[in-house]
Parts: sequence; structure tokens; C-alpha cells
Amino acid sequence: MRALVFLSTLLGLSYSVISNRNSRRLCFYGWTQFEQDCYKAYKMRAQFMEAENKCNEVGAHLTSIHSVEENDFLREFTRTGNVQENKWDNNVWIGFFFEKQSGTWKWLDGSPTDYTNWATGEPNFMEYDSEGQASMMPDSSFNEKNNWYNPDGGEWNNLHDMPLRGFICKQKKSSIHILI
Ligand SMILES: [Ca+2]
Repeated sequence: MRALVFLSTLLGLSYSVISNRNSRRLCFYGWTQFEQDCYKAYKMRAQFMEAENKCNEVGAHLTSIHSVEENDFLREFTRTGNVQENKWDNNVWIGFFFEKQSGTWKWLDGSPTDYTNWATGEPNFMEYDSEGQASMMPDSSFNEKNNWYNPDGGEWNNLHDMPLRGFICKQKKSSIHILI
């Protein structure tokens, strides 16, 4: 009987996935869905390109961000609740980088640059050609002069590529998969 219940549940789930395959998708275990895409936050620390490679291994890229809603979702997804004072360890890599050839900021997943949320004064140090990668600061923070700098959290800061940071991978809807 238990097996029968399990089988009918499985069939029902299969049906619901297949019947909705054009309008909805499920994410792999450990991934969180927001609208049509799936996200995973990694607490392990990595340099920018190491983080991107880690995302590539699971069919994803460092996340792109295209709306305040998506940015808010990712802020809540990764914030720790610790207000930061001149410490940036909680920042997470996002897939935004400065392409020298075109002189513009681009997303690693190839999607258009249609939204940014730089903190006041960012991106900075571009003249030294060193801070060509972007991170999000999910927790509120203030700057060296003790002025609030990222008061609500979720603003972006450009960094050079060396710091070890957590990161967010995004599987886009174009890589649709069915779990069953
Ligand atoms: Ca910066």
C-alpha cells in the first residue's frame, strides 16, 4: 500500500512537472528558485575566476542581476545579519566584470547590462586598472570615515580579483532541466 501511494505520488509529480514544463521549472536539490532561474550561494571562499569556474562545473555562471527585485532577493539570500565596520569579508562575488576591450562592465553569462547597484563612490580605483570585478555587500556597512556607505545592504563594490570571497551561482532558464 505504501508503495502504491509512493508510486501514485511520483506519477502525480511527474505529471505536474511535465504539464508545466513550458511555464515553470524546478531547481536541483540545494538550489533556490527565483522567478525562472535557480541560485546557489557558496560560503566557501574563492578568487573571482575560481568562483566562476566552480559555477561552470555545475552548468552555471556567477550570477547576473537585472532588477531591484532580483538584487533584493540575492541580498536576503546571502546576508549574514552582521553589520560590517570596515570589513568586507561577507561580500560575495557576482558575475560583473570590466571588459578592457570595450571599456564597459559586462555579465559573465552574456546577458545585457540593464541594471547596476553600485555603492556611493563605486566603482573606484579604475584608473589603476585593478578593480575589474564586482561584489555585492549583502549586509549593511559603513566606510573608513564611519559614514554609512551601504545602509540597507545589497550595494555593489568593485574589487581586484585576488580576495577570497563567497559567491553566488545562477543557472539560467535557458539551461532548463527536468528532475524526473
Ligand atoms: Ca571598490
